[in-house]
Amino acid sequence: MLNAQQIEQFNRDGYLVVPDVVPADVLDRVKAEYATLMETLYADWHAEGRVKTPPETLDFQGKLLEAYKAGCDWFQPMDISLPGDEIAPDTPFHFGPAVFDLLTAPRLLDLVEELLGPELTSNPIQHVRLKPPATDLNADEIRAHITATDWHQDRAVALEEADETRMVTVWIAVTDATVENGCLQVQAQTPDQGILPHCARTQTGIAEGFVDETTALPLPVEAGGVVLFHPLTPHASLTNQTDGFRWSFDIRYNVTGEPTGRSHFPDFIARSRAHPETELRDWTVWKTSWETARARLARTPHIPIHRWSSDAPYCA
Ligand SMILES: O=C(O)CCC(=O)C(=O)O
Ligand SMILES: [Fe+2]
Repeated sequence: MLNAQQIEQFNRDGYLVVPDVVPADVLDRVKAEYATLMETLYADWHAEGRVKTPPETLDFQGKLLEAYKAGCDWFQPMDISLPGDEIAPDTPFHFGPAVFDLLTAPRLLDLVEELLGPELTSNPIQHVRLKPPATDLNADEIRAHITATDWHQDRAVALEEADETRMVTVWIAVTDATVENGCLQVQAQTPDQGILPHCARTQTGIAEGFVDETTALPLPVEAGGVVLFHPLTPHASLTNQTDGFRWSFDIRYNVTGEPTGRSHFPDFIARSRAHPETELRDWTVWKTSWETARARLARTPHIPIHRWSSDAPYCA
């Protein structure tokens, strides 16, 4: 539960750090689900000779690192979304019971309900981020799910349809997030700030000169804690300078009935006080909705996930 001061801070600054939100057992089951997934992926790569170290000598992070260095992609098979670029009938992704329980954890929904009210849709803009030590990144690594994230506003990386949507981002620390391992950083929102110009660069980010990086505020948070932020709050992440992975999920909720900003991807009702019977409780239905979307999107022309180009005047 948030107190009046926390709600005021969120409304004033556009962000709020809340410790101890996700219960340890929920987080443990997410970790176990990902460990099992990694075992399967790694076993296949090992059988194909793409990774050399025997699986039994490596823990979860050891497998991640070995596979990353060998050029085996675990990001998309572990992500809780389809990619923003081309989608194939067999594009891998991960929708499992433990992640579903994370997205629908009552304590988490209670927090969001205090900010958005009692009718909450789980927005399909959602990702896992497993960030290797910066020293182990490939020179050409650009993905914001793997390397440091450029400054952006979440409203800007959704489509215009959601420009008026009441929405909150919940950034969940699975491992402790520290300044050293690349925690999130934000800029407090100025009251009349709208969508800033963004440029499609290696990542889609706020155009140069529109964000004052000297006033950035790092937001360390221990595992199980969350950062809540408004879709107009500029944010980025720091570089992982440690020798371990930085692991987070970022998920979003919007007021039910308002456009999600990615309506070609499936959403679901996570909480409804007016019609509790409409809340989704079955993770297999969630998974199937994404499989159905994938099959449809693989047959249809690509839909861009944001509105920005690289040749706008302010991007030069
Ligand atoms: O964790 C990160 O690096 C960035 C996360 C982010 O952009 C978000 O949660 O919206
Ligand atoms: Fe973001």
